[in-house]
Amino acid sequence: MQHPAIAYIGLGSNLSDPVRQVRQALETLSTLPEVTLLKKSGLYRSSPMGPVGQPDYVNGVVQLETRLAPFPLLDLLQAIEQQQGRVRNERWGPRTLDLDLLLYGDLKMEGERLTIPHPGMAQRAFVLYPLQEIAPDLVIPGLGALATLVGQCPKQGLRPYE
Ligand code: A4P
Ligand code: MG
Repeated sequence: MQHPAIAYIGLGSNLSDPVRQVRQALETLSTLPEVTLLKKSGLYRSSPMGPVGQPDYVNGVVQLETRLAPFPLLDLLQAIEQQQGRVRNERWGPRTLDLDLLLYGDLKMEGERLTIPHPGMAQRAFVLYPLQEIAPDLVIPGLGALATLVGQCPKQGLRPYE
């Protein structure tokens, strides 16, 4: 058993009733024996990053505590994606549910299957602004203060979901 770690997960969906998808994933995350959900951001709408012509996204982030190591945690997230009908096709294409492991304690790692912090998060409004809502004082390994990153990141069409 590992010591408990604080991890942050990014949730995104732009297919099959995205709000329902994200809420369902939050519900699942909150009932897993392996993790304790500590905080969740509000939900946001965002313009798609990637191929044009796909629907807007619903995004949010959560903070959780877990004794799972990073790879078992990723396995669990991918199982939830599968459960909610995720079909993997084009990169950055539309999806029913995307669960990204954004941060895991102060860990930095780069690998084929897992890179932490999640690549590109420092430039993504749909990650940074919801993160700021739940962890304003966060310092991101290798990237610095979240507040500074937010200050440098345009909103990119991000708005609160009503
Ligand atoms: N992988 C590596 N590191 C991680 C990590 N930290 N967390 C690997 C999760 N997965 C990680 O992911 C591809 C592979 O990344 C996985 O097999 C995993 O082992 P994927 O979910 O199958 O494919 P993807 O999501 O299309 O690719 P990618 O590059 O992960 O895309 P992103 O970065 O997840 O971006 N626009 C808006 N507005 N909102 C969004 O949420 N999301 C994306 C996807 C594109 N555009 C968006 C949004
Ligand atoms: Mg992904």
